[in-house]
Amino acid sequence: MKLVPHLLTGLLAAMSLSAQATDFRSTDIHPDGYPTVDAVKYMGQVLNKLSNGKHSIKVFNNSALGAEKDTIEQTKIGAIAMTRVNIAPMNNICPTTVVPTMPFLFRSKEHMRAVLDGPIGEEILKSCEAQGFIGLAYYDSGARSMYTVKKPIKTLADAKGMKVRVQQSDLWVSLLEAMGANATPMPFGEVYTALKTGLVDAAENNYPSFESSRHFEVAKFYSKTEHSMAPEMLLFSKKIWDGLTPEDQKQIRQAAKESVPYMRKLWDEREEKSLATVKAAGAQIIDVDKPSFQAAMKPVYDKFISDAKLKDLIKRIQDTK
Ligand code: GTR
Repeated sequence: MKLVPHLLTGLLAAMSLSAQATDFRSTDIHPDGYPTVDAVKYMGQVLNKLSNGKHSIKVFNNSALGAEKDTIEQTKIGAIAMTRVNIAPMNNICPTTVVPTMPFLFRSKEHMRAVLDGPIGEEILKSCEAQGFIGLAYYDSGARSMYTVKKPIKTLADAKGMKVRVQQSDLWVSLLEAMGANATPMPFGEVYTALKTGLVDAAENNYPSFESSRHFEVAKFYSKTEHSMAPEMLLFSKKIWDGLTPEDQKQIRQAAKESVPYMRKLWDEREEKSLATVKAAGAQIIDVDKPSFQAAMKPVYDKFISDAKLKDLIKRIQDTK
């Protein structure tokens, strides 16, 4: 008779344990081996250790669960736990995310890292909570530059009238319009074909994405405009988050933070490797008249950095050493 309550307690404990143990689903549009994908896998290993095997992360990469706009939506409704996306598709959803996306804002990789690791970065992550996202961390995404199929861009005048693929963000449309180009928003997965079939004349991205997507095969002129250092974001579903224990939440935050230096190491290596790969395949890396591009960005700042809060964030970023 005494055994029964014991058995019951044990059974109940086991049930509740297994009910809470989770393999969190996370998404990425990039393939295996890309620094963002490998960093989230690493985060999963750290989380597994911190939680004594209770939690882990399963990464669905290569756009298996859709484009970034879709996975952001799935994260919001709690269909998936986490998504790794660029900050750009969050621009229309969470207004302060336009700030780190702004053209020619960061002076260097070190400046960007200092800002995002500090209170400004934290404030922007936190601001997305109201829209249903727990911002866990930023990952590097280097500097984005223009690449073209037919003729190289060397000055601002060369971009005039070009059809350029951009990310799905109003800010990005304005940014390219300010260069005199015609912006065509579309998901990343469609860009290779769009370049190949002439639907667009150009796109823009960092070296690792230019290389891993094989865009360099169709667009051989890579012009170093370095117009934005829009970072990557790790977003957790607030809907799922609110059902976790404070201990779980703490472990997830810690695992995400620990994956950042790991990611940066992979990123720095990959930037160099990608540059070497595209050059060896015949891509031309072209220097541009950067000041002419910078000077053209005033209307973008006037339009998107309109209120006092955003102006203050920009100023604090500029003042960050
Ligand atoms: C990449 C970024 C992706 C995606 C892509 C794009 O650099 O890692 O998350 O934003 O650019 O241009 O769509």
